[in-house]
Amino acid sequence: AGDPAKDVYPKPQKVNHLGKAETTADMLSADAKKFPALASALQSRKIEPKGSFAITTTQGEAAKAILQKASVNDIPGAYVLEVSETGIKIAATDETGIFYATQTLAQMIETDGKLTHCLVADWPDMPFRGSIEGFYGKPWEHQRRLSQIQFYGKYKMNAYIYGPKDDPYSGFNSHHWRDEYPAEQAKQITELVAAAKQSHVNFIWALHPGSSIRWDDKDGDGTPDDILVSIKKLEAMYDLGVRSFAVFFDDIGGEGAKAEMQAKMLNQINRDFIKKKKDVTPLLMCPTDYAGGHGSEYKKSLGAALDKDIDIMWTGPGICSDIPSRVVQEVSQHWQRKPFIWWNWPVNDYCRYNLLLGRTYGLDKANKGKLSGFASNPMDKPEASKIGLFSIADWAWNVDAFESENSWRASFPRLYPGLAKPMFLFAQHNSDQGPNGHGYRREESVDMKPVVDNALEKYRETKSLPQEEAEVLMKEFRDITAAAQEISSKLPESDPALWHEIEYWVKSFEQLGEAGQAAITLATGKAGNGEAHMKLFSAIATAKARQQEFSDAQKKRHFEETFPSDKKWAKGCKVATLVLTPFVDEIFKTEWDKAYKLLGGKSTTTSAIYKAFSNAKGLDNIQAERSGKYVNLTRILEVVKLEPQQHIGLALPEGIFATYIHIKLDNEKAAEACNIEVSTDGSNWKPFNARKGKGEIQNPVNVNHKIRFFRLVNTSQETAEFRINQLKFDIPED
Ligand code: LTM
Repeated sequence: AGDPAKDVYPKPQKVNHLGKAETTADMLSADAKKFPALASALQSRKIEPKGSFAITTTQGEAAKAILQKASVNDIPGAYVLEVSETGIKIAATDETGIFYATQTLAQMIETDGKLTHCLVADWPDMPFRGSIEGFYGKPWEHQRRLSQIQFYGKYKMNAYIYGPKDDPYSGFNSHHWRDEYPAEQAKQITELVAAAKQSHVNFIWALHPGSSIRWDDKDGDGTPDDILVSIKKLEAMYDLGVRSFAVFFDDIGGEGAKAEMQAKMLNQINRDFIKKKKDVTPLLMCPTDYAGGHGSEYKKSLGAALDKDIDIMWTGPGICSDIPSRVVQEVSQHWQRKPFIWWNWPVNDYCRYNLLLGRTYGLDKANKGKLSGFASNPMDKPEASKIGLFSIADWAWNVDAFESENSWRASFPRLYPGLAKPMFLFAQHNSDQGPNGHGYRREESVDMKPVVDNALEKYRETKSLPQEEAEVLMKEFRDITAAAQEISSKLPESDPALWHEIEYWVKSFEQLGEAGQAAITLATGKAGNGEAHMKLFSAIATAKARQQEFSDAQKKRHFEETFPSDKKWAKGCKVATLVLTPFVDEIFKTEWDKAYKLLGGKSTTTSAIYKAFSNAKGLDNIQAERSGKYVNLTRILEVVKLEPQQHIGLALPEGIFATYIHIKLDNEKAAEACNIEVSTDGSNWKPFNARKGKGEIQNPVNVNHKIRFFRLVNTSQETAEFRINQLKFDIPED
């Protein structure tokens, strides 16, 4: 018998063999089926328990002694599990511990239908572990949330934070946070709470009142009226069954963003609501200044004023970033408590073209014991997000034992039985965000990157691909096509929800395989100069055209399925953007130029040649993108802050001149405070005469003026805070 818990995830803290004996699962007594996790594990292996091997559970004081003896850190969810000659014994001081012990047993059975005799002593490192549905875009559907909650229970995550940016009754973007949910939605919340209870998950409901909250006290009772309104709303949520609460103030400006008022509100909620109930978990809050280790006035005053038993969320040194423990320590001092991590990965609301299916890394083992909780903000694609969440569960449960690569690989056979291999290949090449405003990047195509680098280096020198690398890459592209075909043929039936999320990426991946094979044949000079040679160009062009069709189809699907104000941000899909797609593109272009002696043809129109720039804090990585005759600033989700004289702008490449400038801000006052300046060379600037109204700033530009740059400058004496709904140049069409 091998390691008895080698296939158990998250990795248990301590496992000891008790000899080499095994019990086959059919020797369990029929009572085993009383535990849902075991019932489903037995069913999945088609095992009928008909033996005398019984499962006994111990709780309370007696359990405490057992846990102590096994040196278990007795925090919620801890358990001791013993499988021996005499049967199975589980001890835990709470129900969750018993539930988790049965999950461990179930995973042992799922692997090979056998239970190796062992003693497992196990507990979580992080008190709260799970996800925060906190992204921009279409909130998850009810059925998908139910599926997530079940998945969290299975992998011992205990927190699901309900904070969709676009639920009007939760608040962000809407004043309806003051109102109770309509009956149908209230029913769904009740169902989610019940499902969460069954899976031992805390359903944490978040109020997001900041964009429309007011601090005035009309009735003169000393408390701003909206604080009382918020407590009333939380009471209504309590009546729906919710027992865990959060209040968010992220991505807002103005009145709601004042640290001292936020602290006043939260302390009052804490004292008059949270503490009065005897069955709720500690209050959680997301501040307005939620990133960075620096001690802003806001951070210091919030940290000092907020009751110490309220947990504060933090996204890391940046909005989307790794979580180094050095910076955790800094912010812990300002917050005067351990931060609760809101990890912005694998969320892709800021890079919607790409899927983030890579491994989980960047979390720093030195963070063990230094955090009050850990929640990952996932993609708008709940099923595809399970790859990342699986490893986050693993990390947050047992930090020391976490092995990023192994954990990632382990997720595939569990999530996609029958498709683990092709799904893994798909994930290996779809993990990086692409250039983005946060500058946060992930590795991609790790095995192929050195091969591609080597191949391209030699190819650039000799204009021919080296044999050895060409063979490796040819095999990879063949595997890619085959993997995509296998996924396309099985996934629609085995996992329709996941298929709906990733369909066009998979189809586009197949085309990458086709294009890659043709590119390698071209670049190794195998096709001579005749018709076969020509056919290869056409194969690549066809694959590229198909990819464009799939991207358009994804954009259409996104457009049709999302809510009205998100429609204009609908995006298509891109695959393998870090290594393999650029490789194919380079070969295609070089071979084409070689064959036809063209130096790139007419002006290139890739996004990279359009630039966005700013001298304001946090905007170092902003991007521009072209769509037909428009050159847009890529969407910035957060509130932008321009101090006096700071600017944000766009630049066109040489030879392309603007015909129109059009900016839309969400805030009229900010639009009044800012003015446009234009330039031909990027160093001499002059004011641009623009019309203003309702937050919009615009006017045509005479193409003869040869304007290639514009910037929006805060020309007032005060900070301007706004959200950018649009910032664009029009250019003449090709
Ligand atoms: O990160 C926080 C606290 N707020 C928002 C998220 O809602 C959003 O999903 C991420 C990633 O774009 N950025 C934010 O600022």
